[in-house]
Parts: sequence; C-alpha cells; structure tokens
Amino acid sequence: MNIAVISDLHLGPGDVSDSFGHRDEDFLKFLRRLESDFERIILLGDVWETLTSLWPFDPEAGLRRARMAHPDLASRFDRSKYLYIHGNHDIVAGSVERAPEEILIESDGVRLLFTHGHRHDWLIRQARWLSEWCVWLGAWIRRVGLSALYQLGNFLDLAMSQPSAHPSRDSFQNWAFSLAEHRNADVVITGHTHHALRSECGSRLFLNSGSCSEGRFSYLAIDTKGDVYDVCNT
Ligand SMILES: [Mn+2]
Repeated sequence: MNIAVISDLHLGPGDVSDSFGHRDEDFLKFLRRLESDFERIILLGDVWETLTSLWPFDPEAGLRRARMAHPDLASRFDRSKYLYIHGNHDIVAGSVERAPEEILIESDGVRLLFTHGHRHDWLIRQARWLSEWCVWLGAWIRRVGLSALYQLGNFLDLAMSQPSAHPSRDSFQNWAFSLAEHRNADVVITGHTHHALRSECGSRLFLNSGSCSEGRFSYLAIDTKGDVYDVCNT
C-alpha cells in the first residue's frame, strides 16, 4: 500500500492568530496531487487548531470556528481516502469526530504504527491545562499585535525540540522506538515536533512528518510494497 502522511497543519480561525500560512486553494492543489499519487492520506494530528478560541478552554468552539474558516479543506478531509488521528491541539476531535489517538496498519507484511507524539511531551503529561493555556495566550499575543513576541516563543519552542543526530540521545525518538517495540511495529510514524525526520534503530524505522503549518509543504511518502519511506518537502 502507498500512504502519504501530513500533520501539524494548525488550521485555525482564519484571523491573525492562524498559523496555517497557506491559501486554502493552494493547499487543495497539493492535496489533489497526494490523492492521485497515494491510496491513503493520513492526517497525523494537530490538523485543527482548537486551542485558540476567544475564551480559554473551549476547544469545541475552536474546532467549529476553524472548520468554518477553512470549509473546503474541512469537507475534503471528510472523504474516505483520509484517515484522521488527533493530536494535542485537536484532542477534542477524539470525541467530536471520533478521531483515534493511534492506529496500526499492517500492509505487505510491514506493521506501521501511527500516533501524533504528544504522549511523550513532558509539559502535556504534567500540566496539560498549562500547555493549552500557553497556546491560547499565544493567540491573543498575536491578536493584540505582539507578533514579534510570539515568534520569539515559537523559535525557542522549535529550538528545544530539535532532534539529535543520534537516535539513542533523543528522548522523543527513544520513546517512539520503545512504543514501536511495545506494539510490535516495524515502523513508527509521528508528527508533533514540527521537525521532519527519518532515523533507524536496529531493524526499526522512525519517521516524523514535520509540519504543514507556516506555509510549509512537508509530507511522508510510504510504499510498503516498494520499501519506500521518504521525507518530502515540496
Ligand atoms: Mn502536537
């Protein structure tokens, strides 16, 4: 089976706080290309930015507002070719859209484990309310015109999640590989860090889909029959 994976679009309410950074029609063109090249497209979490509603801790309103701001993409993702796994910015899709937290696909004798990756995030495990409040505050910092301050916070966040060249020294990859071992998976695929990556540990493979936010086009091209596991950036 050949599968494309995209994640971390952070489709938001369409105002200045929206981190998606694409025109919807441009992104639809990209999706049409993926649809013609792949049998399945996996949406690997943080598809919708539901944590930036006007009032804090109202992700259902956030999800409604994001879908209304991007109606063509919302209806596209409802097509049967798409498989939606939720992340931490769209946890609410677990109850509202029945998006699972992880799935395992066996194809051509290869076991592929898909999960967004926020389960490993220290802050989300210790104080999810604090991480969600920071996202909500970040949106308001942009809405009141302090984008430079927001960009600084974003830069520090990305720098702190920079992957190590050695998988054994990278706690996120260590966690992913041990999860793969636990689920008896050959390949473990995540998003969450916004750093696209392919790395190996013994016979197991780790792939990170990066992010399609901020105007980026990042995806994984998987072909289990042809043994292709590529990180793509166009
Ligand atoms: Mn995430």
